[in-house]
Amino acid sequence: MIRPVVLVSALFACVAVAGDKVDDLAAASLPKLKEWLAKNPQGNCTLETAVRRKEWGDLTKQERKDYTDAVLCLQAKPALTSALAPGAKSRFDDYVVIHILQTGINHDSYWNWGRYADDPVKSPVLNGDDYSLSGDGYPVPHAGINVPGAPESIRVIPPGNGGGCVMSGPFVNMTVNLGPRLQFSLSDVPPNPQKDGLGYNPRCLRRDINKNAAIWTTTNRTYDLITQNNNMHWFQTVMEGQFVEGNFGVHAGGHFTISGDPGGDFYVSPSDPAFYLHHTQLDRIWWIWQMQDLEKRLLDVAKTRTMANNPPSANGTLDDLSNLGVLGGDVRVRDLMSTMGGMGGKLCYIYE
Ligand SMILES: *[C@@H]1O[C@H](CO)[C@@H](O)[C@H](O)[C@H]1NC(C)=O
Ligand SMILES: *[C@@H]1O[C@H](CO)[C@@H](O)[C@H](O)[C@H]1NC(C)=O
Ligand SMILES: *[C@@H]1O[C@H](CO)[C@@H](O)[C@H](O)[C@H]1NC(C)=O
Ligand SMILES: *[C@@H]1O[C@H](CO)[C@@H](O)[C@H](O)[C@H]1NC(C)=O
Ligand SMILES: [Cu+2]
Repeated sequence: MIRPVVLVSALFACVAVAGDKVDDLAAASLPKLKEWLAKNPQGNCTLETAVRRKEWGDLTKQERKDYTDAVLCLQAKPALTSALAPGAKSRFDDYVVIHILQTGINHDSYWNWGRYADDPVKSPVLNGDDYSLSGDGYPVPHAGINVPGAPESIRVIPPGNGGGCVMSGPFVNMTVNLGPRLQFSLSDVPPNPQKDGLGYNPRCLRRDINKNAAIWTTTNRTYDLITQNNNMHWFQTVMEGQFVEGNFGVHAGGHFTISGDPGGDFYVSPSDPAFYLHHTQLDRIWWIWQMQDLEKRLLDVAKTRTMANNPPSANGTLDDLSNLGVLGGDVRVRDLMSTMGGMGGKLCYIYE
């Protein structure tokens, strides 16, 4: 993935011509990042050595297949977290367990929602071909998504055309082992033997790819999110969604676009391989936002340690520890802020 500088600059030029206006923001910030790096060198991590994370549709078919093969490989390896979660049967499930217990993680390709928001089921990410992450589920009549606390007139997002097991693609035979725990979109998912969702509950991967939800992830909304919120508190608030005020946000919007089981489950959604591409795009949007004003934003954290401050907790700080369990142990939040040299140099990547 390490590329010579000449090729890198040529690619920046291409992105600026071919991309949407959020891609343009990303490309335009790279000179600012270069300047910042000149003043704040990050050891061996430079623009030239950094891994470039690409949009799914910009990968070659072989690269897409390599990615899904790697996910299938994780699904074939034994779990390390079975003692914590009897339902964890594979290395892939370890990620789900850590999420249920704690937090999300990132992989190295992303899904630019805005490119496909008109009709996500036709996107290379979710069209169901051999080079996608599998597509929609069999049609199964079901109700829409009931968004908690949202104003009456928009509370229910009408369902898409799926709802059953995915019909094709690399994950057609995948078994979901963990969950459910808190399911927003389907009412007929068999319950987990444990209340915390960590018990063993094998079933197929279901989706309801939903363009009525994808309206929350258009390029315009993403652009406004990045350009109209100048501190972390507001950036995070608008990104996560303010359901009560009728903003579902790009975060929930992307989850609702995948929907189904476990995609429609707040805790267990990482058991759908598409989750990682969604969250990597969130990481990208945060990265683009940071680069608009690196001095102020690189280390800007906000909000409380617990979600929605429930139970009540102190404000998060850069010195808090994030527990990544078997995936990486305790990591200081400060070490997760920069994609350039974070975690003692282990994080070194940029986005297109
Ligand atoms: C799914 O399982 C069927 C039946 O065993 C098999 O023919 C097919 O190749 C499998 N597909 C994938 C993508 O693994
Ligand atoms: C996005 O915003 C631009 C500029 O404000 C506007 O011209 C365009 O119509 C918007 N696109 C959509 C799909 O709403
Ligand atoms: C937490 O942050 C908020 C918003 O910045 C601030 O109003 C509040 O006083 C802080 N709470 C504590 C306990 O520091
Ligand atoms: C930089 O050094 C760190 C620490 O030795 C290493 O983990 C990382 O892989 C190196 N990164 C690059 C881009 O060479
Ligand atoms: Cu999420």
